[in-house]
Amino acid sequence: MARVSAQAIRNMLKVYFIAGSTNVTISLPSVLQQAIDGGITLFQYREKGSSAFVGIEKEQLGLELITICKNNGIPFIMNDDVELALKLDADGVHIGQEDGNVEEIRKKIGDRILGVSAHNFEEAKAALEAGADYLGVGPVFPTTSKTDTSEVCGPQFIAELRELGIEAPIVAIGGISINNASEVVAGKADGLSVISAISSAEAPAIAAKELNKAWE
Ligand code: 3NM
Repeated sequence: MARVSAQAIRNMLKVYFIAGSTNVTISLPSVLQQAIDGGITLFQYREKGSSAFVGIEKEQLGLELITICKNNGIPFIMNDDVELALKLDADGVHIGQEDGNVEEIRKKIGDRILGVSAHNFEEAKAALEAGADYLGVGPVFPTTSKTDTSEVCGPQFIAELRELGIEAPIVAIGGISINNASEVVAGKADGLSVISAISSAEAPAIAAKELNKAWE
């Protein structure tokens, strides 16, 4: 296997759905299937919060979710948990700035996709030099799904990173909804990632479809 090309990753980032058991009120596998039916291009399993699954429950849900992704040809990225990513044979891993050393994780996961959250030029440059395939940049808008975020940077911040020479695939995150997705699409991001816009939608398939349409 070789590293996944930047162009293939750009295509995967377009409508990037993130969720864990605490983000949904009905079963997550059902929400994921609906989101896939609506046209998401990638799924990240992110199990966070005080009532989040750990241990065998997390592993079993992860297995159910990756199976749905594999059956539908959708890449599955595991948030933070490198061991579980390897055990489930995930397509990749996404980590934040405090979640470990990028170089070490690259060594552990081989050619699997590696995403790193970055909030400024220095973090972006360092992550790419250490082996990241793509960057998650945000919050581009205010969000209630994550409490320990950096300051809101606005969608234009991605254009600023481009001007500073960051050419790698970038997915925007934070507070993105059907109402503001066009602002992200008009900028220099390759994709938009959402939790609540899909996980809290009455009809996840329609939400995913609308987000996808923003790219047309
Ligand atoms: N990371 P929603 S914001 C997981 O800024 C996450 O790095 C962020 O959820 C960052 O789409 C965020 O519901 C939450 O706003 C995104």
